[in-house]
Amino acid sequence: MQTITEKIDQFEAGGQALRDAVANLPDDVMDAKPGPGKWSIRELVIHMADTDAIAIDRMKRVIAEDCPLLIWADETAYMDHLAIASQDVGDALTSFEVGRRQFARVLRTLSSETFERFGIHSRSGKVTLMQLLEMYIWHLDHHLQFLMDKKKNLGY
Ligand code: NI
Repeated sequence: MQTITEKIDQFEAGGQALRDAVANLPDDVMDAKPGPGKWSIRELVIHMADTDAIAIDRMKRVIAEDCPLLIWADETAYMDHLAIASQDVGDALTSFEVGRRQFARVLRTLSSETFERFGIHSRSGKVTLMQLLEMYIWHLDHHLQFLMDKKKNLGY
C-alpha cells in the first residue's frame, strides 16, 4: 500500500505526466475526436486544468474549514459553456502542473490526522481529504488512459 508521502508524490508527478502525454502532438491531432470518449485531446487537457482548480479548492476547504460544503460541478456544462476552443493548452498544462506542485508543498506539511478531516459533497456526502487526494490521482489516470487510446487511434 502507498504511504501518504508516495500519494502526494504521485499527485505532483501528474503535472509532468500530462505534459509528457501531449508533447509534440500537432494541432490537428489535438483537435481530432477519434474516440474513445467524445472529447478531443485539447478538450481533455482543459478539463484536467478546470477540474484540478476545483479539486485543490475542495482540499483547501477541508484542511482549513470545519465540515465545508463541497459543491458538485457539471463537467459537461463546463465543456459546453467555457469557451474551450479559446483556451490555450500550454497554459492549461502549466496551470495544472503549477497548481499540483504548489499544493503538494501544502500537503507535505500535514499530519496524518489532517488527512481524516472531511467535507460534505453536495451529491455524494462525506468525503475525507485522503479520499479527495486519491480521487484526483485517479481522475488523471482515468483520463490519461483515454488520451493514450485516442493517440493510438490517431497513429501516435
Ligand atoms: Ni473527468
